[in-house]
Amino acid sequence: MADLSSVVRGIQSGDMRALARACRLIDERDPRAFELLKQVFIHDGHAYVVGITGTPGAGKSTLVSGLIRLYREEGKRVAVLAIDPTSPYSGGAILGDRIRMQQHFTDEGVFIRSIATRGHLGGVSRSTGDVLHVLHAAKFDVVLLETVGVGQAELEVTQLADTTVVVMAPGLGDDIQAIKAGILEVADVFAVNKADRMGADATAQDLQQMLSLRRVPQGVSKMQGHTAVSTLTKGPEAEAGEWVPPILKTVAHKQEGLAELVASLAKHREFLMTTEAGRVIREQRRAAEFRAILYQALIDEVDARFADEISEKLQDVLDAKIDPYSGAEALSRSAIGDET
Ligand SMILES: Nc1nc2c(ncn2[C@@H]2O[C@H](COP(=O)(O)OP(=O)(O)OP(=O)(O)O)[C@@H](O)[C@H]2O)c(=O)[nH]1
Ligand SMILES: [Mg+2]
Repeated sequence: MADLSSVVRGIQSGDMRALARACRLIDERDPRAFELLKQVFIHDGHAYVVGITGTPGAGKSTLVSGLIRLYREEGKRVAVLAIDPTSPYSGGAILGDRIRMQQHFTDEGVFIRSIATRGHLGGVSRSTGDVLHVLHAAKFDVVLLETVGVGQAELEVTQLADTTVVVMAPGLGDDIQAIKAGILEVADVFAVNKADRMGADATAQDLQQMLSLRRVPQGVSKMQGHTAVSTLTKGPEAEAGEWVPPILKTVAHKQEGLAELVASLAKHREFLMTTEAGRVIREQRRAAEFRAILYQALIDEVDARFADEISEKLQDVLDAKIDPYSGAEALSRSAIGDET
């Protein structure tokens, strides 16, 4: 492959082939990816990252496609990352998305990529995080992260987004699934899609009710919960420094409600950028990311340097010569040079 600096330059000038190359290095966990990321990293990432999550079939991809169109009309450069934790090499879902997003594949201002996960949890969000930094460097204005499904991996991925949209649709049993997966907590904005179908109002109302029950502000006892709830009906504005997720109805394939969605996203972004609560959220995310990068680097380093010692110690554990705790303790002490 071409030398790293030409890939770096390519990324910085928004060259799609350089971007694809970088994504591949990251996907394959090539050691050169780490060097590349060091070189392209920028502290105040340019792109606004929006996570789109929710149950299968709710209309996420259709919504993503509609959002691409709106942002493109504003002249913004858009990247889409489709994250599919179930199938390492584009399964049916991504294939369907390709068809739905066909119109955008030929658009120079749109970059679309699916992220394979190679079956390790935590790996999904780490490599997605790395790709995001590449997209920041390429100066995309908006990145849309679509996750397929509602599991732990999806929840991790939402931590990488500035704003997370949870997409629901009537008749999918979404409410129950959402509670199970803890997806209500990660939502900054709700889109009740397929609003052209029966039951959309009921879904929106159920959602509103569930949120009201959950969102009892700190310092207010459960007995006083109803007073807190009544303040929430005032609308989606931040109350006392807290963001209250708005619930919007959309008909994705007809572009209905999408302009309102874009407006809500902009509002949430403003909340993140201008309030103390938003500053804290952003800082926590950066801290979590640093730890994730650090721990991964430590694991890689230890695996590379102590491969022999690890297999020796492993054999001792298998032979019941040593318990796994003592074995791990001895190894980690010697790895950091502390032999006491
Ligand atoms: N009636 C109606 N159908 C819709 C709407 N939005 C999407 N659909 C249809 O719903 C189906 C699923 O849409 P997708 O966009 O693939 O849903 P998804 O959430 O991305 O699905 P997965 O990626 O498989 O989880 C498609 O047949 C869409 O055409 C809507 O607002 N109303
Ligand atoms: Mg989809």
